[in-house]
Amino acid sequence: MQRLLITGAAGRLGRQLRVALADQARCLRLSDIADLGAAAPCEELAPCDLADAQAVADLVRGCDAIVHFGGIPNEQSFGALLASNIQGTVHVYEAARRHGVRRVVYASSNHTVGCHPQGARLETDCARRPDSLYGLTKCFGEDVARYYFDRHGIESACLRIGSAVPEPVDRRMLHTWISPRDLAQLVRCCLQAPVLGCTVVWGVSANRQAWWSNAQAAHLGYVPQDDAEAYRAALERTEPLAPDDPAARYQGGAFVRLQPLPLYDAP
Ligand code: NAI
Ligand code: 15L
Repeated sequence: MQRLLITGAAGRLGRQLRVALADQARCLRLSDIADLGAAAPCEELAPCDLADAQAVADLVRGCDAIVHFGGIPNEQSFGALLASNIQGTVHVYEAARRHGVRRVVYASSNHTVGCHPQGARLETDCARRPDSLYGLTKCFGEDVARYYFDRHGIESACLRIGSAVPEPVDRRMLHTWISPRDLAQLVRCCLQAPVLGCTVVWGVSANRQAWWSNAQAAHLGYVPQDDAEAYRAALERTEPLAPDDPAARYQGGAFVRLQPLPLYDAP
């Protein structure tokens, strides 16, 4: 690959991918609205607000593939999510279409299915049950990916990322954790798969107690190396949640405990 674009490159996961994907293209084009630091050799810094359609079109021109991790990663007002996550993702795919980019790796989220009960075993084609406006924007993003594949032939991997942190820090993460090296491997598999189609894949490590099965995404060749089980003893020394706490009952955890926000404030 000549040029790979990473959006959200100044974020927690974007900073990891900036390092982990350095060998995937001759040049990484790194974009964010936040400060990106200094460019290393073979990096181009391209600050951009994803909500600005023209700026995103300029950003995408000349790229061979896109790792789209930019956006708001938690619950916020619908107006904020609309700009960064919904318009932002539409702008990325529309720019990909205009400039002939053939593949996108999209950071979706487990919050697309957060209203499933904990313990339910989910395949990638399970019903989506978003737990928040944030989760709803990620469902929309997955549908944008599907639409641009079916109508324009742009391949996508929608990564339903669980909890991407260096180490699991609560009991829920025994099920949802993905380690930094497994996330890096997963994104690399999505970039390198000979045929990607439009694939939904769980972004999760090889957790013994995972709620999610990647059997339907086996063609990616993703073989996670880490297992949250190694942290079980330490996590079980932490105070358990009350059994009737929504955060203990639903896969989305604390997102399901939040008071639901309105989609918009009626005038
Ligand atoms: P982060 O907040 O650290 O990084 C996201 C980046 O997107 C930030 O640097 C932010 O400045 C940028 N951004 C936000 N709005 C923008 C806009 N309008 N224009 C340009 N850039 C904008 O979040 P994190 O944790 O690195 O997440 C990255 C992606 O992965 C997000 O899309 C998030 O929803 C998704 N994800 C993350 C999970 C995790 O455990 N960290 C789990 C599931 C999904
Ligand atoms: C997400 O989608 C969020 O971006 C991240 O901050 C975590 O809350 C993660 O899911 C999770 O569910 O642990």
